[in-house]
Amino acid sequence: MNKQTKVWLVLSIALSLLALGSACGGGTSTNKEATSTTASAEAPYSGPTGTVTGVISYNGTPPAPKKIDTTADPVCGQKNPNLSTDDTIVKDGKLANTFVYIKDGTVQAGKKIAEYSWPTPTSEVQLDQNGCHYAPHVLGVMVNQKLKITNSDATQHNIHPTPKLNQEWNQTQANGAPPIERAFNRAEVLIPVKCNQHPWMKAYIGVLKHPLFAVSSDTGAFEIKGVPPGTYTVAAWREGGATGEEKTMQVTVPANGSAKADFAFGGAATSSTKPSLQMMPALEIPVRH
Ligand SMILES: [Cu+2]
Repeated sequence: MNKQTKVWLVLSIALSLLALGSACGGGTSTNKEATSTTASAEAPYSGPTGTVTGVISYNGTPPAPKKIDTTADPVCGQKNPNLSTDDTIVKDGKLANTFVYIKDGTVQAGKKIAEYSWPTPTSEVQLDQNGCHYAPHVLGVMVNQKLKITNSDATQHNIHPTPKLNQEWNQTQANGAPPIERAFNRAEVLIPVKCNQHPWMKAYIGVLKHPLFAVSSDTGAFEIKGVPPGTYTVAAWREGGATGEEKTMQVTVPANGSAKADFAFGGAATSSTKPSLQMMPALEIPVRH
């Protein structure tokens, strides 16, 4: 058998197997189950890892924080008299609370990052309500990882995540009530959280199948650790509008090394108030340093 014949033989066998597979697959729901079974059977990544680091900048003048009227609940005003909006925290041109994560990509070994499985951490992630304010404001958890919600206030809160892919719930947590423990069973970036008692309270939870995410600090800096060497789309998400604003960038992470992913927000929003609409596409291009 010559080389060409061999190739054709392998191809036709592969094609018949594919046809057989789809014939047995049946309806859409069955296919979904098959996919998830395959995914969970994947082995975890083992080998050297690298990091993705960067700084999130904010171009232009950020909106000034607004003082929140807490007269509806005097307890909030007593504990936190200077409570103000926290949707855009900018210090020296650097933006906090940006959720940065590996969105897609291929590990050096050739497999997609989504084809690896990652163990659910046994540690829990805490979301505290303190001074009628969520802390942290933006956080990440892995699928099925425990989220521990605590109430440090002398008043009642009602935690109400409004996901699109996970199940929506809301639960009252009275003053002194024990922590609420919950988990999200589907990846979703990001889930808005509100409080039914205090309309100004907002938090955002990123849920991912892998631990390759980070939130920018007050200096705008972030670091994603434990990234298998490979080429990835890194996404930076920040709140705003109906679904937030996301920017992406391609990076290559070396084994035992670091890739840089600096992002910039702001700027474009300010310029959109200018009359020249033709300027907008150019201004939309992410700034790279
Ligand atoms: Cu509340």
